[in-house]
Amino acid sequence: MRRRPLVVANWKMNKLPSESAAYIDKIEKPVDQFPDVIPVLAGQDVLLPGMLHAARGTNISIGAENMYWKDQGAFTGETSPAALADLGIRYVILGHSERRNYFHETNEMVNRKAHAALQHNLIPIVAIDEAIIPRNENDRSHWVVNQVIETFEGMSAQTAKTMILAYEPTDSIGSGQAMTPEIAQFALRRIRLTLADMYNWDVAQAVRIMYGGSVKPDNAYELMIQDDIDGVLVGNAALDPDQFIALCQIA
Ligand code: G2H
Repeated sequence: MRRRPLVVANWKMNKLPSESAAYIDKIEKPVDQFPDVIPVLAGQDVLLPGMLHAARGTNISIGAENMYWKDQGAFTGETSPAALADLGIRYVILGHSERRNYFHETNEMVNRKAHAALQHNLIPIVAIDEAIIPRNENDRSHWVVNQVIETFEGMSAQTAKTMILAYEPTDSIGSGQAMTPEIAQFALRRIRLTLADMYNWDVAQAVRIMYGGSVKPDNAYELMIQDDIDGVLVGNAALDPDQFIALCQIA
């Protein structure tokens, strides 16, 4: 089944406000040639107003890289989902492995954030990573399946269909070495089968699942032709607007 593919740039803690408008200016016309692809740029909070301004009137969507689950209150330094929605943000990456590893985010926190995002019509892109040191294939599988189950805790089938997942094997993140397309497909299939077990096949077919981890134009085609890979979440390569355009073309 063909789901509309996404190309999501995760700029992480890169780019300056003064650089983001030039990037958007460079990609807006070229990505227009690929109306079947959903191009999303995710940046640090401080970049978001400028990114939204630069992307106005284009088909580029803007995403945040994180948020808190409360709408307001005494939570110094956190970002409210209500504020992101009010700004006009459409997507939010949740539970990226860097959030899990450096800032100790748990599946339960990611689940709370996903519920909060959905309440504000923000589309969550939940990153599913892998155990840092899985002892064997069963451990690895259990780790991923458990993350999927705990991510969707308390979500109806209808709501679940709007979720987007991004499978990112820890070893491939920022290493320059993407997982092989066959193994990535196997992992994504396992995630889809988990959704079928939790809900039904209709939900499993509707949820878009991306692959992330050292994606670049050189390896993207082989990844994106896999049955269960509905797009790519891209860090390093997407810092370069030309590579982002190339990835949209491939998708
Ligand atoms: C994985 C990915 C984007 P990179 O974190 O989420 O980054 O493409 O640099 O591996």
